[in-house]
Amino acid sequence: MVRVPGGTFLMGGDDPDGRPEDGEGPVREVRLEPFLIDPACVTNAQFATFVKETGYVTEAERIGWSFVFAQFATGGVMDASVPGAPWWAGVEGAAWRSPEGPGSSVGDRQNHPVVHVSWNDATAYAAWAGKRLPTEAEWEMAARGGLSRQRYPWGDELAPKGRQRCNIWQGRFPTAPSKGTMPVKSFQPNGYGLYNVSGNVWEWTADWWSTSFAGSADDPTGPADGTAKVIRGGSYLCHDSYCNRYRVAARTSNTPDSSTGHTGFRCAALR
Ligand SMILES: [Cu+2]
Repeated sequence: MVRVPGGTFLMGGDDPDGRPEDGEGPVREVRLEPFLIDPACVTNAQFATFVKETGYVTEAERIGWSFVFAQFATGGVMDASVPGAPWWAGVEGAAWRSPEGPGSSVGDRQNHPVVHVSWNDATAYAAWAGKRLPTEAEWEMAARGGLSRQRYPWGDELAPKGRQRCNIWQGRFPTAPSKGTMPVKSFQPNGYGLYNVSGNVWEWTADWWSTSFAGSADDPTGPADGTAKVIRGGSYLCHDSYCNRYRVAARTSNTPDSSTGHTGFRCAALR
């Protein structure tokens, strides 16, 4: 794990590209104690060790299906759609070991992030590993890598000197072919040594979702309860034309029992 020194940082953003309903702003000063965080998301290989040792069964496996980017589905497509996001398909048999549905496997993706894990699954893994999920504030401070008020974890430019820095959608969405996830240590890490905080997969945080920030500015832990958990970082499906949430201030949420083919997690520790 890498150590993030703590101290104060400016959390949130006021980017005009942000959507008001996402609650990225206002920019506010937040103070954190030092903490440890995984440099990369939990991989399929790591999750397999957890499952082997504990016999854990994920929520997608228990429910029998999960959401897959429709272009990837290998079969088992159900009559379940996401309003406004027709590129998602509910797929029977989709789960962490079979991310595209029946017959798919992670055999050649051992170092890719585990996906189709719910917040509850991620929390169970973290407890097994003697860790926990990062708070949203920890996630953002770590993701910023020591930079202040920059648009991305590496600075303000999406592709400095024309070089791609993160795994987001390339080409026209959603028709261009996508490669999906990449290894968890793709691209250069940020200033704190974290890989792929922007793009690749969304990452679960510990906090309940809210768009107002009334609580303490010291080690904030979000609202006491809620219905959805904050996810951060964006994914391989993000594209400026419809979802620019690979910006480091960007945020959205999902319910704690939901799983998709573009959401994973990394762990934190200490306080
Ligand atoms: Cu996005």
